[in-house]
Amino acid sequence: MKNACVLLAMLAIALAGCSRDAGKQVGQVTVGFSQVGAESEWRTANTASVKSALVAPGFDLKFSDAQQKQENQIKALRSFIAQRVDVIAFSPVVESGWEPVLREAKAAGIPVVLTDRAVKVSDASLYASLIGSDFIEEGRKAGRWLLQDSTGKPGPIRVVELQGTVGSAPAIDRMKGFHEVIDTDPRFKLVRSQSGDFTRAKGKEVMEAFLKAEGGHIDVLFAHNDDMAIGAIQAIEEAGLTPGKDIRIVSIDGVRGAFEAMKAGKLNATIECNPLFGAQLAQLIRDVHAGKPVPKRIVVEEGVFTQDQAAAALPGRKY
Ligand code: GZL
Repeated sequence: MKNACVLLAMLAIALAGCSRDAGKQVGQVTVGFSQVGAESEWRTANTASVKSALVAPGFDLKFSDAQQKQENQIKALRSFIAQRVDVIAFSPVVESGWEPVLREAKAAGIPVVLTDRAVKVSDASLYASLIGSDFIEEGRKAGRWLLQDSTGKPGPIRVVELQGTVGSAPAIDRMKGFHEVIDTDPRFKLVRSQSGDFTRAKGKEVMEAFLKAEGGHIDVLFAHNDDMAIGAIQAIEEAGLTPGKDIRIVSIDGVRGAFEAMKAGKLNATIECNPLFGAQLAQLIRDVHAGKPVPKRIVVEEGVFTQDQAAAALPGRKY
């Protein structure tokens, strides 16, 4: 009698498990994706690329927009764990504070793929792979452009910097790469550096404060993304100065708005940061789900674009 009850209980648990996966087709991979937000043209293009790859046969995508808040991402990851998704993928808004929820995912046997941004964890087994750009190299490219564009110019060359989201991998690493290059040349003086949180509105607001504090004594703006540079361009024009001439501007992403600004002579260079890795991400998720060995780091290839290339490149830009 007792064995029969045990068997019945086991059968009930098995059926309950099936019913939770009832909507799932055979072979379909259920993916929980937590996106940073919708803060920039880059992010919008990245979301479109991810959705075009994962809202497709073979995947059941559960997508969450965290509105640039870490607590929203942690809530989303916990919800994905509770729903027993097959794979979790996310772009961490900041580098730190992920160990507890990543340990919960590991304990639940759910592999995690990082997209776009990195995390700082003591145990690298907490995620399977990171697919995204080399932000330090992007910062170096911006610094190398500025060095080259400053050939023959006397010092001091007074630089202001619009940083990305505080604590985020792109902000930390782009700053590191840029200064690795320009700090070798004594002509460059960093006079102001503050976060504009990767948005146009905040970029404009902080640039207004820089202009008020430094008056006309700013020669160069380095913005960690194009959206903040575009906001700063508005502030520079409203201050009666000419962006791209009175203040040379180099930024990062390579979004359409940056090519339009370069074509108008208001932005001098943009360092490409390619958001269109949805198809690569989909294959990575398939491989992780199948238990295949995957690279710990997949770097997305990208270039550098200057004003003279903008008009010709603009029609072919995909984001
Ligand atoms: C970079 C990405 C950054 C972009 C910004 O891969 O994380 O976040 O540079 C975006 O435009 O907000």
